[in-house]
Amino acid sequence: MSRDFLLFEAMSAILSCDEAAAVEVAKRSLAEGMSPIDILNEGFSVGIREMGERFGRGESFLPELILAANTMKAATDVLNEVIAKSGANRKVGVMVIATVEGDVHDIGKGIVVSLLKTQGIDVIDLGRDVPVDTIIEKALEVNADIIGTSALLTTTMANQKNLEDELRARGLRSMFKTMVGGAPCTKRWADKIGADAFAEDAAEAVRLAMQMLRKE
Ligand code: B1M
Repeated sequence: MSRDFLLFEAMSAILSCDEAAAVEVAKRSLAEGMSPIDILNEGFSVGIREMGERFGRGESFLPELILAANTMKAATDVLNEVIAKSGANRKVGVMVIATVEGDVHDIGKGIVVSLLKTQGIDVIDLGRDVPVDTIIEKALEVNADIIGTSALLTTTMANQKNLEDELRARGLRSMFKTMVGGAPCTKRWADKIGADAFAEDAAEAVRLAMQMLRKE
């Protein structure tokens, strides 16, 4: 089966909110030797973003968005498991990661976490809707090298700034590197709030995390 057709099927499974089809396409793509990252980025993610666009234009509604997200979750569960298994065992550093308070979007963060683990980074994923204080306490407890936050809403991005402000207020800023990500974030935003890095996607998150851990 052609690569393009599999990617099309992955996208279509999300748009038709067909969980069984999404899981089947994920498994079939793997069986045909496709990279799980490519299926996620070029297939399933295209579908969920298109669903978001339709929602934004008022062409689809919240129940469909929820069903599409559940379908996406089912596919990412299959693929993340395979990505995680290809992980390196050596521990090159520790990263605490969370979706910020007020925000429940965690599909993209899940992909980032899986890929970071493949490089031997010990990732402590605090989940979603996580307050700044909880993130800082965990980072201190595990002596993290990097704190990463994901935000998908323009309203919750403010909590990425709150984290920077709180770290500075407590005199802890120099203890950690920070990384921000999520659809509304940009390099400009990261610079504005004083974060060390902005990653557009999971591959970029890995590249920048490894760079920060090598202290380049
Ligand atoms: Co929501 N949602 N949603 N949603 N949702 C968006 C974000 C939206 C853009 C849709 C739209 O209107 N077009 C819009 C935000 C508008 C805005 O803020 N201006 C929106 C809205 C409005 C809402 C609600 C308010 C809807 C409502 O209730 N009326 C509500 C908010 C709930 C809340 O958080 N409090 C809501 C709810 C939901 C669902 C629960 C239904 C579901 C989330 C389910 C879940 O995550 N478990 C959902 C979904 C699925 C989306 C869209 C369609 C898709 C998000 C996604 O999974 N993308 C989204 C539209 C969009 O993003 N275009 C939308 C795929 C994923 C692979 O990409 O998350 O960008 P992404 O992650 C990438 C990169 O960004 C990066 O790497 C990832 C992998 O490549 N990355 C990082 C992410 N985090 C990183 C961290 C890093 C580094 C890189 O370092 C730490």
